[in-house]
Amino acid sequence: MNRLFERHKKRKVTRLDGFWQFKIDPNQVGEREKWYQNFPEDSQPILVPGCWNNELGLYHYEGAAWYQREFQTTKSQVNLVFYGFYGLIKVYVDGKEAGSQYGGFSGYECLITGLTPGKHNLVVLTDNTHNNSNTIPLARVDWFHYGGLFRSVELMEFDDAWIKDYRIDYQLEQIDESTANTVYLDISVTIQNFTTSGTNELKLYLDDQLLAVKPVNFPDSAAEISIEITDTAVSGIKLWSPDQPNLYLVRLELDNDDITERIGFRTITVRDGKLLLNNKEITLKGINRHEDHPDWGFAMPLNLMKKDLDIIKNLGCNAIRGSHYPNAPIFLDLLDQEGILFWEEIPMWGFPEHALQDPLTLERGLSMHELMIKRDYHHPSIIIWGLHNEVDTRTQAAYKVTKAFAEKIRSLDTTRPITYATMHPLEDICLSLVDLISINKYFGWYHDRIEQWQNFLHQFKVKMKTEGLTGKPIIISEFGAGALYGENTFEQQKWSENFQDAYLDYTLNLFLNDPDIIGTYIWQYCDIRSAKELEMNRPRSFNNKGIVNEYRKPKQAYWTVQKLYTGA
Ligand code: GCB
Repeated sequence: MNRLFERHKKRKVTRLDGFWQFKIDPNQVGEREKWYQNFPEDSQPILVPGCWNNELGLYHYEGAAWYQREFQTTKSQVNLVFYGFYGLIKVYVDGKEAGSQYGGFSGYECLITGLTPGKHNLVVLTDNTHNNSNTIPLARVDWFHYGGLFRSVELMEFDDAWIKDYRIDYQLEQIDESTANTVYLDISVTIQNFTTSGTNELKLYLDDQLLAVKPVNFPDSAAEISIEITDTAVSGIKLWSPDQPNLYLVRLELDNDDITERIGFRTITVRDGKLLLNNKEITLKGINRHEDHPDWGFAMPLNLMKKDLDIIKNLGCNAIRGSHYPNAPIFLDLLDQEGILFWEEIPMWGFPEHALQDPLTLERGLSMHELMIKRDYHHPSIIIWGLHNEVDTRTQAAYKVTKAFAEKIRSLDTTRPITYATMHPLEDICLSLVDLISINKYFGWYHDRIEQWQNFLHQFKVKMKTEGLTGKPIIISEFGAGALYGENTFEQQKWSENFQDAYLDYTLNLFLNDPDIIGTYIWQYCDIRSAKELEMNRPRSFNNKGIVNEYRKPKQAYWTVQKLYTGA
């Protein structure tokens, strides 16, 4: 399943999940030998969605790999949607390249036209090779480079025209959670028309109620048409909030095609050092979460996502940071339903100066932001866009990249605040570019003593005054300590559960009582596999700072955090 609601009543969609043929290509011979025309006979079956690293014998495989299967169509235009992969994807249909993309976590759509109805051969190359200069992420990160088609693949079929793209914006007449509101919808739609001329109608529904009908005139030749449906007033709307996550289905219908989006109406703003949701001050009680499990990697089943959310809600959290990449669309749907606030970011982690200077880094980063915002713009749970994580923001190179990212995001979305997580807060030269200041620090774990947190916060607030940053809310976006599940010591030794427990008790108490700090995100929810580049720094090759282990069993700190977050 990809979404938690019915996306199409009319459009024909087939899930291409299940067994595909698979072969790794460590020497990169596949393109030369044209595997896309003659798929190797010694290929093996593999399940999609899935990460190949969870297959026996492929744990550490990083590089190119090929997938193959057939699909059947009754129409001549299809859109192949790959919801998740890592790095590069190239798609071949009937022996010819149909398209490619660099990215992965925000998916890829590959449109193929002019097909003869019937059976077709589909071959996909994906490559998760990394370097330390311009791949996003770099090779050196603190999570596992799982490869493969790790989310579903869908086949969509069309007649002569389809709804290619849409964007739903709205204005609220008043912002009041306690009563029904009137909203004004502004919708823009891109329709792609392949062969016909003539006219048609675009219909707009909200929860099955027809709101507007707009004539569409197709020109004689194949073309893309933009349609605007503006200022449609709807009354009786209840706002979306963590306590009452009210959701509405917006449906667009064009002859034989249709698409449904699910939205919630709310505002999120920054004012005088505070974060306001529906004009009410909100404190983010958060946690960082990777999409990881030893048996599934990134290809987490829905049941596990639901369990994670239950555990996180039970902890007293109202916020999650999707460290460090766009999460599965279905997980975002769950967050919308459960009223959990989400920070989403691209996987740009730990870039040093030379990598920030690489022009490909900027190009890829901009495109990843665009893909992420396009895919996820309509989720009410997303309240923050994250630009990057722990890049060297003491440098001019970082300033240039951060400025370009901030401008790009603001050109696509003016409704959400932006931030990035800094690891050099005192020397950072980019903080003026964003709306929220987010700090990652590990005093008392990697360096210094835990008490250094107090000095640091004092120094940082002085810096804010001197540099004119006052008024930007502060978030502590990472803090934590490693604990090996089951390890307990009489003294508080590092790597023990009781050390982690005392660490989070001290730090959380400090932050929750500081009026300038509007949010905390504990590092981290569960223990995760780390990349092989870090295995000598990480016991078990895991990052063990989870407050539950990789199988979601609670460590001692879970209960302490629960007390502090729930105020019990
Ligand atoms: C960080 C990173 C995070 C790491 C964490 C750690 O600052 O943003 O991805 O896993 O520190 O445990 O060192």
